[in-house]
Amino acid sequence: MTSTLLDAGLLRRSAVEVLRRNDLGTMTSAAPDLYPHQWSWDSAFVAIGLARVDVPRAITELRSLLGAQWATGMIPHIRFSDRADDYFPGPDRWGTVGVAARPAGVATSGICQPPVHAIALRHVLDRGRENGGADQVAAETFARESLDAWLAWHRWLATARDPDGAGLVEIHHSWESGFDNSPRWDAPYAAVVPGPMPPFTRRDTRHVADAGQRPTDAEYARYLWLVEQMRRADYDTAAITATVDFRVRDVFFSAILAAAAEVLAGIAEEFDRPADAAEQWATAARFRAGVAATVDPVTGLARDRDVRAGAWISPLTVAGFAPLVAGGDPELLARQRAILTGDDWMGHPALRWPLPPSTSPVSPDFRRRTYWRGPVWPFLDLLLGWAIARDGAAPLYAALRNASLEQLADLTFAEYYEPLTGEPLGSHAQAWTAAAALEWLG
Ligand code: 2M8
Repeated sequence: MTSTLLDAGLLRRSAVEVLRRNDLGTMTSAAPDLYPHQWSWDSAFVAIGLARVDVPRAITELRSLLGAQWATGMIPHIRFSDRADDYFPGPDRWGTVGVAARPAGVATSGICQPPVHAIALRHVLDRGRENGGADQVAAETFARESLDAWLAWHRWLATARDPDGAGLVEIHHSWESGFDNSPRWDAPYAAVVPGPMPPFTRRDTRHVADAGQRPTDAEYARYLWLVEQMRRADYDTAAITATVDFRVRDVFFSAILAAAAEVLAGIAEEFDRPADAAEQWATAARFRAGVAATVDPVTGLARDRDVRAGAWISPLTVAGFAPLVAGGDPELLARQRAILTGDDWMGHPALRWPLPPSTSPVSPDFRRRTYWRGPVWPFLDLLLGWAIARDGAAPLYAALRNASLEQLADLTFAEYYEPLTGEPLGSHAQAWTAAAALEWLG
């Protein structure tokens, strides 16, 4: 394998330029054409990257997202910008305008995404303190002022989406997982039969070179059917739970909640909120245990749970490494690191770079060019690297960092990469890919 000579200065300047071009003023579009709005978990990674170069702008990013938070505590997965655009489904199709919990005058979707935000807040706070002066004051003021909002977000997830306290978050759409068309969702989607709904025209396939890199039309019809069902339930969690055709306990989402709750507990403690810190530690412990309980003793990978079918979901996807994100039992983490670096994953001999593909190349579900069915996603490697460093596995962190920087040196900042050739796929100039480059550079 040849190694690219890294020009760190060029990579940094190019990444900053991508974020500048995606900057809509007070929020960053996830990508210039394909995703012209603020996506929830994308913007958390964007804030992590921005904090490396502009702490006040990173704060603005998170503040904008909180401006879209519902009265329930939910942070919606899209805050729509008011620019004319070519994205579908837009605010009209979501139909959240009449929902009382939605903030007045702020157009949003009606579902959520994984709660990486407290981790982003931690990064903003740390960068602000490193810089000192006005950055430190701004970051600390923001953390203090926004703490209740982040707590409300975690509380809503821990109650509305885990009412029986199993330590696993229930999702009602694969868009909530962020892994839209992953093989993780094939079994639950096989049971979803779209009913009558208004007609629609896809727009996403216009913005990629090859429609084969995107979900299929059959998948999209199911995505829109679930939106229709949730709209009919007025986006009320209890009503949705009673009627929606897709109910899954998402292990990776749950792992992120565990990690983020631990981080938020630390921040709450720093700001003299011991009761809130204790609550978040308890949330972290509950979801960490929930994640660990899903591990398949044979494969060593964590599994999602199809609630309607009462069955485990166990294709070989990167979500199986949820315990590495959640943290916890050192033996479990050591076993997971061994699997991750083994031949089925980072150590697979055909990979262009030793980075985990979204589906293992040895899986029958592996599709090397198709979105969440095989390609490597740079932001996800950053998240894994962060968690791995947190748990003290410095050599693995360094391996992920080196390979990621080599991958990103092509300066396309692609949404995802073909794992065997390294070809950039999906959208280019994707904001969270640029942010990942800035964070890896440090
Ligand atoms: C993708 O999802 C959106 C729907 O939310 C889409 O395909 O239109 C996913 O990769 C998701 O994880 C990501 O947050 C979003 C924006 O980058 O794009």
